[in-house]
Amino acid sequence: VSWFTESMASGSPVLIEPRHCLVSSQCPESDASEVEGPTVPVYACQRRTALPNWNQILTDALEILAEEAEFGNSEGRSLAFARAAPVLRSIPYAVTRFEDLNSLPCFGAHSRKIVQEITEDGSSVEVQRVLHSERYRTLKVFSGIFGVGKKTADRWYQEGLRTLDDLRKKEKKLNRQQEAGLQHYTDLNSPVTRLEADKIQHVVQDAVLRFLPGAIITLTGGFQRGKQSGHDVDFLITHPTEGKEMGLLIKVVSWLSSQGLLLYHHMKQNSYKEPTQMSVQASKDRLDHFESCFSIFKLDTPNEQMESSSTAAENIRNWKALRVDLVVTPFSQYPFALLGWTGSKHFERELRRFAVHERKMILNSHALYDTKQNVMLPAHSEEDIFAHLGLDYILPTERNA
Ligand code: DCT
Ligand code: MG
Repeated sequence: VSWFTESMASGSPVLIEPRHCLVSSQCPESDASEVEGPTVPVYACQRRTALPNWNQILTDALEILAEEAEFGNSEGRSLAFARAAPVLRSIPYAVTRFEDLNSLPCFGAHSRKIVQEITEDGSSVEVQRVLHSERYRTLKVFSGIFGVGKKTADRWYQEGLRTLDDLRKKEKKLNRQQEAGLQHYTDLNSPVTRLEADKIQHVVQDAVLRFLPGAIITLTGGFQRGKQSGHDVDFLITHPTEGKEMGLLIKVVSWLSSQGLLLYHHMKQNSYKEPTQMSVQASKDRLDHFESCFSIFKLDTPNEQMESSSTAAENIRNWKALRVDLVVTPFSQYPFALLGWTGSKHFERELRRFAVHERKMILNSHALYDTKQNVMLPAHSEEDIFAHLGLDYILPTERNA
């Protein structure tokens, strides 16, 4: 893994000749060439992916195609693009020639063609076509509403709806979550800054410690990976004495609500039962079973003036709506929850895929199970989990796959 750590340590852009990175022989789509040298591993959880991204134009293009394929329910096509993009995100140099891809894993013919078009012509006809297509644009807008998934977005599109105003005007029957999502659409689609996340952390910490001194509140998700902005703020809450966390969340949420800090929330009960045995099928269960609260916070922004979408008289306001997730975990599951909630989504997907295919283990946000020995593997830290999996430890800031 030392193939790029040195250049990243300086924190400044260093252009490295791509020929330093050779292909892992594990990758079926690549031609492991004759030259000796370090390789770019196939699984994202074997790579260190620090910020910044040197290939954003290319990764944006591949991710647009991945998303479009997902909108079209083409899972395989979507995954192919979704696996190629993070390879480019992991390398500490900009790919400027199509030939640079020869040294990289996970690039199939289609992804290669897109990179070739962009490096040679400046843009990709296919990506431009997607970006201008009415369907993609509409689904992008609709799926940007809190509470609207890809399936619902597509159904609305099929029904002839095209804009947020269509949803408002046609008095489309929305659920409570979607109503709130639509109402706060502009705020929720503008990035949450690190400063805002820190402010929210203060508020959450204050509320939690009020009811449970000694509780641990951790900012996870993209901010834990060192990102300076994100689409929401994710918190894990636990207490070193297992069991003390029970009954906490409802008190915290009631208090936040009584202070007028929640514009919307819904809660989910803890539904985790420790399995006696786990099947590979269980690893496909992406949802976790922690007690959680999914909310829209009202954050005071005293020095800023936000434009309101409502009437002129109140078009200056001093607050912003922000998405906040609160997740409560028993202490013994905390390392798994932390690993699962730190992300990135692709890093998590790859950890689970690596666990199943390379180790015959099942990993989720609650536990790690060894299907060969039929035992749960306990962990006191994220490091323990990487060690069980036989992986080098990857820092959160290096999980930006
Ligand atoms: N997660 C996951 N699988 C999903 C959704 C989420 O493993 N289908 C994990 C990984 C990241 C974490 O939960 C938080 O999710 P997001 O907030 O969606 O991701 P993020 O990386 O925090 O992105 P952002 O910075 O935009 O909030
Ligand atoms: Mg997040």
